[in-house]
Amino acid sequence: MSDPLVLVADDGPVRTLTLNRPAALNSFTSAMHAELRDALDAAAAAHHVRAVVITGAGRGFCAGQDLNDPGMAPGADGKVDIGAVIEANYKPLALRLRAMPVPVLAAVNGVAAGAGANLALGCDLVVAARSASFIQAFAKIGLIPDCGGTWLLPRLLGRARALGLALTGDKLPAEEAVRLGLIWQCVDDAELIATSQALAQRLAAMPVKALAATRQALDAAAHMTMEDALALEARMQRDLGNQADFAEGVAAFQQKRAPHFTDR
Ligand code: T3D
Repeated sequence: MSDPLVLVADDGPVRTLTLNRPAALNSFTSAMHAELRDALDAAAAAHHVRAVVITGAGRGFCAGQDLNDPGMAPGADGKVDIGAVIEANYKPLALRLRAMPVPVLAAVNGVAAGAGANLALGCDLVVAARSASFIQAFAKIGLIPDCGGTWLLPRLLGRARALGLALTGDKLPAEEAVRLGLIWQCVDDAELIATSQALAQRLAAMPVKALAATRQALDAAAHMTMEDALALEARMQRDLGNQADFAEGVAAFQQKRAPHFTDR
């Protein structure tokens, strides 16, 4: 039997998904897409999982689309339907990340290029090793940023820097990515696993239903007037205020004890 293309490991409430094609810098084949989709769906469905970490095996995080994948070969008409690949693989991946019921953290252990960079940026928090880098490699092969890159980059960086990275395809070192506000944190390589796992455990102990709703509210508000955003806040707080976690959070505060959150 061949090795899994996505390794799955639980540490209590934290599930770690490791992209596992190290010889090709964990670049995406259709088969790895399918395994990652299944792994995300399984994590979303498993009630004990309260945070997910995505990382890469070996020296890379993910080099985007595997440019040698047979799925990239031209059809009988001599053309490659990349739009079909996006519809079948990258769009569902980006949307799944946005819809996860628990926080998702990218632990970027090495180069994240093309769709691999945007896979990381589509996660809720990105912690990168100091030797890691982010490359919008698309322009170099005649494509535009995908896997949500056109949506994410200007929101994270502003138009000027988003276009700068996308047009040049320049490598952005992890430290610079923090300085620009593209990612949350950069740590020494030896600290990446401990730091990202500790952060994931910390999130897992929080009211994760509210954390997922926070992501949803921030994304939705980006398209709204302030009045509409205020109305959305009221609707979502009404719902969250009726959840067990809110009662538990307030009770724990009043009783001066640590809360135990269970909603999901
Ligand atoms: O269907 C569609 O195309 C639509 C979807 C598009 C989404 C995309 O992601 S498009 C962008 C695709 N990705 C790239 O263009 C990045 C290509 N890779 C690189 O530019 C470089 O490998 C890196 C800058 C990421 C890293 O450079 P370096 O020098 O650290 O490593 P390397 O020697 O280039 O790569 C190591 C091995 O991984 C090498 O294999 P080998 O020679 O040892 O057998 C290399 O061929 C392989 N590899 C790296 N990236 C890919 C790859 N193999 C297949 N596809 C890759 N994307």
